[in-house]
Amino acid sequence: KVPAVAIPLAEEPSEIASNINYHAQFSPHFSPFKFESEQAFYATAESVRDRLIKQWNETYLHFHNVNPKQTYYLSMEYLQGRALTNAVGNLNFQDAYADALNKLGHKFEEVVEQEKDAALGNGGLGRLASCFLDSMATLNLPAWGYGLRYKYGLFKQRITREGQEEIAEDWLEKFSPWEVVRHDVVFPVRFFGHVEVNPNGSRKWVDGEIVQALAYDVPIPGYKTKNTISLRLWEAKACAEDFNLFEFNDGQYESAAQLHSRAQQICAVLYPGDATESGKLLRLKQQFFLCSASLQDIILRFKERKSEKGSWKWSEFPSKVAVQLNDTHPTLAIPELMRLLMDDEGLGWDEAWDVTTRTIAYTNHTVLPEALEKWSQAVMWKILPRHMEIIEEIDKRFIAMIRSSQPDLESKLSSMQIMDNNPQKPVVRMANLCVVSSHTVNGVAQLHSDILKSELFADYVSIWPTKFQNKTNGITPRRWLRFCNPELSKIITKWLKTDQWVINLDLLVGLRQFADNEVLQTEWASAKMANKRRLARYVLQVTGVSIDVNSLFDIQVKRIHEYKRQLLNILGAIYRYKKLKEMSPEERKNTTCRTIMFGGKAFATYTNAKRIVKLVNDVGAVVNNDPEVNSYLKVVFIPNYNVSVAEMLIPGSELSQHISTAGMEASGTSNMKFSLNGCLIIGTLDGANVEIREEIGEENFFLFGAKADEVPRLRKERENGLFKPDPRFEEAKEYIRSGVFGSYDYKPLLESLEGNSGYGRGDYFLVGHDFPTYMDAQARVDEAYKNRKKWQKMSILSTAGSGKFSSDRTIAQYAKEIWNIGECRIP
Ligand code: 26R
Repeated sequence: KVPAVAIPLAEEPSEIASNINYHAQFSPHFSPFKFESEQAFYATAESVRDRLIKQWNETYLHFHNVNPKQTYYLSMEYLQGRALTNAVGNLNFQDAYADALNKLGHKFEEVVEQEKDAALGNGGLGRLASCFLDSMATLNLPAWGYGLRYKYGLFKQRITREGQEEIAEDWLEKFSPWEVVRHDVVFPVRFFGHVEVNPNGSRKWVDGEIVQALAYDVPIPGYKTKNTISLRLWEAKACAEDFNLFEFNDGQYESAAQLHSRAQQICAVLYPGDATESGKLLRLKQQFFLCSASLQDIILRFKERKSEKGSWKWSEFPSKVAVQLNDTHPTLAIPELMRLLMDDEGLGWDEAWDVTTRTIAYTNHTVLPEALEKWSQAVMWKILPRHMEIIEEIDKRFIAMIRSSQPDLESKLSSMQIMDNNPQKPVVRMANLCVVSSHTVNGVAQLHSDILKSELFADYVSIWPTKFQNKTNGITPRRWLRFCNPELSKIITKWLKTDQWVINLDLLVGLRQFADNEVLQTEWASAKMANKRRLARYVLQVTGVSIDVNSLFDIQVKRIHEYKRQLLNILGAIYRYKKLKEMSPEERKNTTCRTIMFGGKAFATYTNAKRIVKLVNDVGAVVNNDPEVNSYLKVVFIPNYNVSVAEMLIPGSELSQHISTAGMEASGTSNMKFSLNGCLIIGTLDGANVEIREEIGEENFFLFGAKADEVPRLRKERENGLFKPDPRFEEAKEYIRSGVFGSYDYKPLLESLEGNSGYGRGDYFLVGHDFPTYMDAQARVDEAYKNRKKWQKMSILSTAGSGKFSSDRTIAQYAKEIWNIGECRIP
């Protein structure tokens, strides 16, 4: 047990200032006598960390003593962003730290800018995991996150004449003040090797290579509660014995350190490209590394807590442990738990299967076929031979179960089974393994969950009708309103006469009654203006483009993907530009001035996505430098979109675009962030847009486009040459072809919108079909913006209707309906 030493923590600004000073001097990371913003950041973070560590240890001890059922969230991605503002805010020490830094000659807002984003994730799925941790801590739930400590997170994006360039992002370059290495928490993880059969028939995985998993913990403080939970990130290490001193002394330096460098590769980068065979192998190794280390840790903790209380049985494991798989990436937790239970703990198949299936639940985050993981059976046999035996056995038993209990499903078996034994390319279907082995499967928005039940997993529904659930995503109101938008927060608290909305977001409905109030509308507009000015300064700084704060700030920020249809947006912008050019100066004066902003990263090997980035930048270069119209329209690409850019951008935006082809965006979560910050949405009936529109009212949502159930028919019609393009659509494409935006070869991009040959994909994402209704919706936006009072009202109603989208609500539902865990608050 940890001896609880009572060390008093600084409370007053002057004490805090001397504590920061103390860290600057006695936890030095820089030369002495230098105390600029950067030094101030590290010293401040360390001072905050002292505070966190105290309640963090108390939380661990409390969970340990109470021994409640605990959830473990397994995710290959966490998009944490910065931690300082959030930590200080959750501790309710904003003013004290701001004062303390003032005394030291620094500004809090400048100091927080020194922190690098922790970007251990790609996009929505990773950011969701981080919002979930925040809610778990705030709701005082016994829950932890597990992930990997990638050395290089998501790449840094630079925009050049060529388009997007990727640069490694060394977030640990100096160090992270938030992580604590646990030198006593180390587990061996095996790869390769073979299966040994013992005389008694039991099996054991032996030989191969062993890598050590070392734990780094990051504290996750809850809001205004002492509960502080852990995000445990594993790092891969070789042991000293793996270093071949003999070879080294013989001058063979590289081969002497071979095992060390192989171990280091595992956590070197987030999702390395898997176009090559070795890239695939590495990603599979990463996934297994996370699963094996986490489960060994979970099992050890279960045993420790149980044995302190006397005798126990393995059948009690699922009443103490819930494991949630964040998409299929940690699927290997299933065969690994089976293996640990059978081969190490001596359970029989049936008992191990019962424990495993009562422990594990799976969340699906996408229906895109290319994102459904399928691993080559050959690769898996090589790296994880024992797990492949187990997966085969699960598959065999699943097939036998179907044949005996649901013979009518026989014809569906080949697509339902886990192993795809197609001799050309035998693979393991990870999603099928998850569905078969989890007690609960959930989608992330109502529409998405419905699609899972009616399409992707339809055949399983008749076997397990109650296995499938919906858990509509959410976002943390702390980071995404309270801390990123203090101006608006102050107004909300004033009108609601309470700040309880920060932990009970449903209270925002209380704003509805004031939506017509002119005083509120004026205050609301001035907060928006302050945020727009801040955003405009940022845009000028990073792009050199000066934008008009009185223009409509129209934003689309998200990963660049054809299904998200940034192409629809830019084609709309191009058409708008062309019309502006054709207008007389008098006519132009009647138009709504717009600043259309884009941001987002394209996956390094996704060529069409990179072409879209290039097109947006080329259009911007022409439009922004066209003196005839550039006071009416600007097109800006904001480079290197990430969590902290989002925190500045979202509060300053007025219209945001969530315009994916219906049925393709599982949920979307930035849509929730924008509407929470009073930004109106132009969007399709896709993902969580459907529910947002329901909550805020259809009159406050600019809807357009095909519905999900119409999409298959529209694609067919298109294929059969029955599609008649709108002339405006043809005009916009022709404008690009004519060379107005430069001579770059846009043919592949434009052809993706046409027929079915060459680059032609028959406009799979229905940009052409939705273009006219999109333009009509944009015209409604232009009109609405002319009536500022009405716009402010719609904006207030957006915020007022966003209560449902708190991740506190989402997590409370997971806790109750999937995990069966309850609050465990430190007294
Ligand atoms: C395996 C590999 C190809 C891979 C595929 C997909 C790696 C990562 C992904 C990320 C996907 C699963 C993702 O981020 N999905 C997003 O999840 C969000 C949170 O639920 C949703 O809001 C969003 O709609 C969805 O695209």
